Amino acid sequence: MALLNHQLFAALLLMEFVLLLSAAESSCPAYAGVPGTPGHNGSPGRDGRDGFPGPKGEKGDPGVGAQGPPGKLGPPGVDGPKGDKGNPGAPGTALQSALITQLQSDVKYLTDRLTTVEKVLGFHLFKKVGQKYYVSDGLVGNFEKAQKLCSDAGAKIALPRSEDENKVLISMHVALQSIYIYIGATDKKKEGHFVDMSDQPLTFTNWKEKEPNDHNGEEDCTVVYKSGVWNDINCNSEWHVVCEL
Ligand code: MFB
Ligand code: CA
Ligand code: CA
Repeated sequence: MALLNHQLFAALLLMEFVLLLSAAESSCPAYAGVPGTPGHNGSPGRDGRDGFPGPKGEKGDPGVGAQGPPGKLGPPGVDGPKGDKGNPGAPGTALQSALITQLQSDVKYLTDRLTTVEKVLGFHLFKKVGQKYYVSDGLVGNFEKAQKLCSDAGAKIALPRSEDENKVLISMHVALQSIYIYIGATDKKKEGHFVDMSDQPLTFTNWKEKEPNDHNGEEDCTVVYKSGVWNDINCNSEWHVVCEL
């Protein structure tokens, strides 16, 4: 029983001490206790921000043996002197020569056609018939002016050489709203003998009945009427101009 009393007394004392301690915390300055033993190192902190760039370092020594990258391409050099003529090539076979000749002919044909097409595109109105183009800007003039308009464009004044070409020329009347169109046939040099602009006899004609009649003795040029028939007229009269390429 005495032991129990002692234990009870010790517990009361401890409680009293605790109470006194908490009260003391609130009313009088606490005195630092004896420092405890240092704790373990904490986990490493986050990386810090990059520092300011340091001062420029001193110039390094020239590299030894290390070749730098190739430099930029320099300006083109001046053309050298023309070389000596090469030796003639070995003779081609007959087939190769024939192929080369054919190719040269094809190139010339295509070049000529391209030149023609480029001239055709210089006019407002054009119609193709066979390998021929009839072209016009709808201008009107006497025969001399008609001839100059066409030759200045690298063309010739129109002249139908067949029924088909004559029909296509007639269709130009519709677009031109014309009555007569000059064609390249005249008997200026020999009355009654109509020739083309190269003084060659006509291989195709479509004269209207009782034409050519050299009316009043002053008709040496030719026009095609909108119906397609031809008539000789005075070269100073003014009619629509159509050229051919
Ligand atoms: C004639 C014709 C001539 C002129 C004249 C007005 O025909 O041949 O060229 O057009 O008419 C009748
Ligand atoms: Ca005549
Ligand atoms: Ca006439």
